[in-house]
Amino acid sequence: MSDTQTTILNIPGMHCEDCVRKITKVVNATHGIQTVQIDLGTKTVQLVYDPEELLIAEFEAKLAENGYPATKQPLPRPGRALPLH
Ligand SMILES: [Cu+2]
Repeated sequence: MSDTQTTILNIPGMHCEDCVRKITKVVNATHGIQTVQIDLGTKTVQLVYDPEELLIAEFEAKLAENGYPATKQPLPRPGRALPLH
């Protein structure tokens, strides 16, 4: 088993339960995602996925196609400086 990766995506267009359902559908149709946490309150989707099976850019493109453009949220990692921009 290969290492998994965690990514948090901000999805500003997610505003109701219906959006959550649509995003869940996209997740279910995407290969390589192991767990997903969709949070309507913070408009974020936290994904744990296998980077060998899923290119996160492809998932982002799928979301955008379905009307939910997403941006990646930088994950703070101990001992590593985060670029500020
Ligand atoms: Cu909605």
